[in-house]
Amino acid sequence: MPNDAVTVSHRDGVAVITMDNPPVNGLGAAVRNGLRAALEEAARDDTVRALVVTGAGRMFSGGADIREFGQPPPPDVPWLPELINQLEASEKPVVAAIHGVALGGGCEVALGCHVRLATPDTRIGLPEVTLGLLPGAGGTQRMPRLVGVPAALDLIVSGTPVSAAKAAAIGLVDEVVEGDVVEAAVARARALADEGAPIRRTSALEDRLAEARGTPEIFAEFRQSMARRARGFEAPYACVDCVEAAVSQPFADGLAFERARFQELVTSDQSKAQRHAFFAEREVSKIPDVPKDTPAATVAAAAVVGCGTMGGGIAMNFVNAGIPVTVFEVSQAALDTGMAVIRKNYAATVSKGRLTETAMEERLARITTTLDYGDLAEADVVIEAVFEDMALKKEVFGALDAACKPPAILATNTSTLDVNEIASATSRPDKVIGTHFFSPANVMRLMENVRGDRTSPETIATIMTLSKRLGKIGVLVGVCDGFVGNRMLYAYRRQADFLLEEGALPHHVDRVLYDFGLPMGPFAMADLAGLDVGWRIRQGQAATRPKHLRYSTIADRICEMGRFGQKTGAGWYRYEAGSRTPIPDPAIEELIVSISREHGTTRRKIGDQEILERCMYPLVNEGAKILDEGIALRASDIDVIWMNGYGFPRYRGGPMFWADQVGVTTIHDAMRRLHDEHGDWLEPAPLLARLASEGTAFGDL
Ligand code: 3H9
Repeated sequence: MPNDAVTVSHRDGVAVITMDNPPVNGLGAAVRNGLRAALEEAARDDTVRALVVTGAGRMFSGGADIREFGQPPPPDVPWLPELINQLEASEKPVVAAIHGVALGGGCEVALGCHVRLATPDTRIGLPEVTLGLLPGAGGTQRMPRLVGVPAALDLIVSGTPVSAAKAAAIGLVDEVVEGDVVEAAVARARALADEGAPIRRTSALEDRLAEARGTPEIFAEFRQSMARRARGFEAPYACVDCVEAAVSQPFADGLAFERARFQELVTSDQSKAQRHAFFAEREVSKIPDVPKDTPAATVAAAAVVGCGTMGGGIAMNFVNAGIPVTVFEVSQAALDTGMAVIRKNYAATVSKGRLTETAMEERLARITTTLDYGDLAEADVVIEAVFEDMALKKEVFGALDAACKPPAILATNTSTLDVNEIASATSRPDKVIGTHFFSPANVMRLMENVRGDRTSPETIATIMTLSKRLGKIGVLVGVCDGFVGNRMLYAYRRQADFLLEEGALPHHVDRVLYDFGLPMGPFAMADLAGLDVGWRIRQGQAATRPKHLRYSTIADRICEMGRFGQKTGAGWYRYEAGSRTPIPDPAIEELIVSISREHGTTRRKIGDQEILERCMYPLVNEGAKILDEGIALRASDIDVIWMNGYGFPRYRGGPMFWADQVGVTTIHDAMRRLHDEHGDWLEPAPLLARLASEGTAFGDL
């Protein structure tokens, strides 16, 4: 037996080599050593006529051990690419028996085998690009040889795994087998040995490359087509370069090219950030006082109160996950409008070919509508998504408390209001929790799950499990104004407005933040979201607003002009009819200049770097306060919120990870300077000051 991580059994002349490295059969040092020993032994052993490679437990392999990247390579352990070359070079036929997933290096191991069999539930692919990497163990060279260049580019650059059926259709697996895949692979391996037919090595296949050689423009076109999706990312472009090298260079040279590009990426800041994102998204499910064995209730039926934009999107999430949902509204007209929007959303997906008509009808059939709270009695979870008004929410929760069965969880989709106060309207505060979805709720992956003072561990466990089931990333946060995401957003927005008063213009600020990697800057974003909601909230806060804190009136003045953003054709920008392209508007520039004049401010030239620091450092500073107050459990949770809810560029790893890269001391010093210059909102957070004085970072907490 080679070692604990790789076992070998013999079945009538076939050596079955099994990777056994829970939880995902990652191809760490022990597995690589074990595989090398197993291959050498099988080559030497005359009783072995063929080989099968497979994985123990739930899957074939989840790929290279990501935790090894950035560490010095262990001595005397083969590199994965060498090992796969050795596997492919075997004189005895090798069959891969794939089940569960074969991802990244796991898929590359399969590509090195001579035949690939997979169970129907297998997902197979090369997700390295999502880690800021490229398939670095021959994947960029073997995949196009096997499936052709267009399919290989899709797989490698999207990083999205495909089903066994799709893999078979494109030639990535040779056969999908029902039943015991290892048995089938053993039989196939034995048959290949019996036939003595020539071995089909992927690296030697040429036909599919020849097709691409006739259409060299395919690469330029592909780069162009991915430009929007890949904006700011390095890895997708490196992936395309490598596939191009597969076409233009001999296999060995292509492999060397791939290796060099992989080395560049694995040491890049982008990949470090994207690997951080990978682990951060898994860390969120670990909650110290809600251990993994906390019982979570079964959610067999759900309800949503309110069928506006958010309520409708939330209802879609449930039925997409196969959970029937009852939607409550106060009038038939509201229900009809809401259901029409849901139908329209599904129809758009159908027209893009991403959903069948039948599946759409099935999903719609799982939605029941009602005007009667009594019809929510059987729901296991109810999500309230009514207008952001405390009195209204309390009224709804009182009604839900009376109508719903005692074990039902009552959740609120509030984005700012106090979950404890909402819970006080019920007799079951332990079963009240916030579930803050992001718009559009059927698309955005983030759920900020807000625990109140009395929310029970079981309620938290149920909602965190439910988030996963809905295909979301649930991050647990505590109660405060705006929770984690919006509270930090206010800090950033505020400075963006002050920058305008001091000398900048909206399109300048937006351009700097877009270039930083955000999907859009704060002003374009405000126009998209609509300016009127914030205006109404600010009017409500006028009486309690602390007088010593600076307040920018520009947004209010724009609203007074009847400009509410894209929906009125004008806001911070103006819009041509039917277009969403923001056009800088001289009327707004005039307004901004006049407001500076009213304040007696001499407008000055403001540079890109100042804009970036003025917006981003206060955002990080607010994140530090949130951490200190225990509103977020970890700095990395804040990163997950910003990457999944606000489009913070994944290649920067989220604001707190980015802050560590910039340097906590640099940010602290800048905040002190900004506080001296501009006062009020810019006082450095105590945690930031502490980390700076200790010379530590958010990542060390
Ligand atoms: C690569 O292969 C490079 C090569 O091309 C070239 C090399 C030269 N490594 O997600 P889960 C941990 S790059 C280390 O909750 P699931 C994970 O952190 C790799 N650790 O399970 C978690 O730990 P913990 C390309 C890993 O069942 C635990 O395993 N491959 C790795 O929901 C369970 O994970 C990928 O990008 C890893 N590769 O999903 C695939 N994978 O319990 C990445 C997982 O301490 N992995 N862990 O929190 C996945 O997509 C999913 O984990 C998988 C299982 C679908 C496999």
